[in-house]
Amino acid sequence: MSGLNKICIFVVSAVVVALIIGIINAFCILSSRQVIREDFEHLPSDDDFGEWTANSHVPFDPNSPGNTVEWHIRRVSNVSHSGMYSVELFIDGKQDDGTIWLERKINVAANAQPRVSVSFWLYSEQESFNTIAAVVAYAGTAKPVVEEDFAVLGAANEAAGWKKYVHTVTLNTDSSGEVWVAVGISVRWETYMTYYIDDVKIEVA
Ligand SMILES: [Ca+2]
Repeated sequence: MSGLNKICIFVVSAVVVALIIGIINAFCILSSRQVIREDFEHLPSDDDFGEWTANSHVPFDPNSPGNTVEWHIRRVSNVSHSGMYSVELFIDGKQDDGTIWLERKINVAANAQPRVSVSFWLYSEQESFNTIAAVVAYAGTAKPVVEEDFAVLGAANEAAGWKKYVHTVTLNTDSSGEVWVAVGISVRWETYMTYYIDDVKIEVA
């Protein structure tokens, strides 16, 4: 075989390999795109959020030694942005502290840089110039644990009624390909507070 033929075979082989790698990459990028929606209409029960779990980082309550401040997240049917249901987030904020949220894990491509966007609607009964609570969200490769893990998206009382909030980050996934997302509220004023969340949408691109 002449030197020229060897070079030709090498070049053609390199082009074929590059094409195959390109096709595999394109397929992986396409297959890593996903959209997950949660409208809270089809849960097993009002306290079972399916893939979602209620969690918190809350202070102890000096009025109830040994216990943390009262809080709950549960599905309710008195307010909804879609269908019949939303989730109610209640916390006793009198210690001027506490963050409560709904979290879930999603599986994405391993060792990749996905852009993760989480959007949701939050309902406040009234508008207030005081920041009573902050609307918070999280997207990361580990489960959120403390208030400081969360991004503040705005004040919960920016409007009376429903308002949409969005949080977008680009992540570096590890070999597990795990991503955690969470949405919730964080106390900013010493009072009891109740808000509602509906129509959570997670987009991975
Ligand atoms: Ca709903």
